[in-house]
Amino acid sequence: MQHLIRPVSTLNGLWDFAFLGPCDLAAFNPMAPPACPEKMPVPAAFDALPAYAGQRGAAVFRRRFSVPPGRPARIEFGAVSLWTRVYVDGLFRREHACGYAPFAVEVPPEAHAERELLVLVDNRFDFARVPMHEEYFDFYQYGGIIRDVTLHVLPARAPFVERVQVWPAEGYREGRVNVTIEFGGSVPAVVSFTTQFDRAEPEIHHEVKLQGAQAVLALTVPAPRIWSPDSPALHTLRVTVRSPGMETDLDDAAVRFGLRRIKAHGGALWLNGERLKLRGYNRHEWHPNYGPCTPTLQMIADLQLLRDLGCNFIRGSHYPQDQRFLDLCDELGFLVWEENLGWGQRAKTFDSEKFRRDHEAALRAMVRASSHHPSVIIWGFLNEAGTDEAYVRPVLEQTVATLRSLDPTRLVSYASMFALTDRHFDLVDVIALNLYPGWYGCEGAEAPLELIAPFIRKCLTQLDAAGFAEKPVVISEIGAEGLYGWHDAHHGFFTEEYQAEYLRRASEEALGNPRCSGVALWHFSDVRTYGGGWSLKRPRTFNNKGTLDEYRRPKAAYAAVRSVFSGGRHGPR
Ligand code: ADA
Repeated sequence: MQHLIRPVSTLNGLWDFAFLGPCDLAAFNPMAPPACPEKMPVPAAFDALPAYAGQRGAAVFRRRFSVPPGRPARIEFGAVSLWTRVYVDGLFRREHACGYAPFAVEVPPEAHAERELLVLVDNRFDFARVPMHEEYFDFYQYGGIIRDVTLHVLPARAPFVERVQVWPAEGYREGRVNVTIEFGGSVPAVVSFTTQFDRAEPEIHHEVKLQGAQAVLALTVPAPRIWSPDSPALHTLRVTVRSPGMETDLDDAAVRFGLRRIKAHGGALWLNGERLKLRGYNRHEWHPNYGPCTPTLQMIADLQLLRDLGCNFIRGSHYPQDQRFLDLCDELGFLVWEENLGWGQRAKTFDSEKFRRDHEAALRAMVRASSHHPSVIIWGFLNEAGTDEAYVRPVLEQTVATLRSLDPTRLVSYASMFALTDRHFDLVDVIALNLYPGWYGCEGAEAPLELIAPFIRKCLTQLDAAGFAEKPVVISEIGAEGLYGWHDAHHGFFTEEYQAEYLRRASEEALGNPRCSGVALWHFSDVRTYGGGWSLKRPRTFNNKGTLDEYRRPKAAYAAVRSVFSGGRHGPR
């Protein structure tokens, strides 16, 4: 959200820093914190820097900031990984244990302006303390304040705009939207405010009776324009809280949104009433030089490459996305599957009450942060959980119920690795399959590439036979490793040639099969993963299934996918 009246400033920049290593967190005293002899940029993953590469332990980030005396404030953290405790003026304010979900810290008013913020961060894996992060995940998890930090100065004794949500309604083509305005601070029973779409005249809402702390309105966007990948038109709604007599503006917030509708029925996906086929990639927010703190320029470069490949879709694997990236997707017209952090969890994780609580909190934070993005069409969760078993059902049910209650307009799904044996597809709007025929488990096959199309068809046929013909099916992952620069006349596993032919066949089948609503290939660019259990299947300790390598250099698969995704419109590259 953007603010004109509310003072908002960035706390990004150079902070004081100390790496404490494998210290005892219980012994940490915020009143006598360790010296911070170094400087560290925020956002940063400290272990993306050569000095701390591969190190695990606690670290302290510290800086001063100012708030006008007597005013409360709020500090919004885009993400702190893996685990954090935040202190203001030496006092504990908040603990957070999901390294990709946004959260906020309240700063109570003080008589003086100068304040101190201390962020204790820990990137050690510890199931009891941080059950959402585990070392077996197939992507490297870093430590640090990895996304933006923003300071909001709030009104002392007046309501402020906590959140504005705009939901395209039945008549969205004529600009009809349902708007929910949530107020924070001292919220009276009635609030006066204005709403203003784009450059239109503000509409006055005098002494509106609130439901809880919310005003719920049905409004019409003047001169409405529909958002679609071909024409990503955006609108803005600004809400300004007025004093009871309407003479003073107290606080404001503007939200950018798009008029569009996503539906799943008749075994297909529909965007704005037109049948939709997804052509896309899974993408990790990662670059070897920056870890998970990708510069905006790199995000734009990635989106340009995805556009050139002929994509209209990105699955944000496997965690809530950076808001800068979703803003770009809104502007450039990409469709996005955003998902909560999850990777291959089994019974041990589902048994953990702390996991269930943290997972639910991160889910809510994701929807809260992203529900205005027209690019986001699917909420995902729990990638490759043990969905061939019954024990996952309560958490799946709870997750779906939460998503539906928070957002009645988008589709929900989880990516399943059990296409033929999954037991919970009845819960989701879109069936999403992670398939690796011709890669995993094909040892000894004479012609592994020949396995791809028949296996996809078998999965689709079985789903129809199992009674899911009404639900759209997408292939949420499919891919093979190709080592950048590795060519061999035999075109064997790990060559660029094998990978290129693999992705060509997978894309052709996914786009050509009328029962399949699209594909997110695994994956856009190579990413760092772990040694340990994975290393023998992961040359370089990277997941090398990128169509581009980690520096975004295209492999042979690039031209192969591009030609399928663009229907042969592009010439060879
Ligand atoms: C899974 C997983 C991905 C990646 C992939 C692979 O489907 O969801 O994160 O690990 O397998 O490369 O094996």
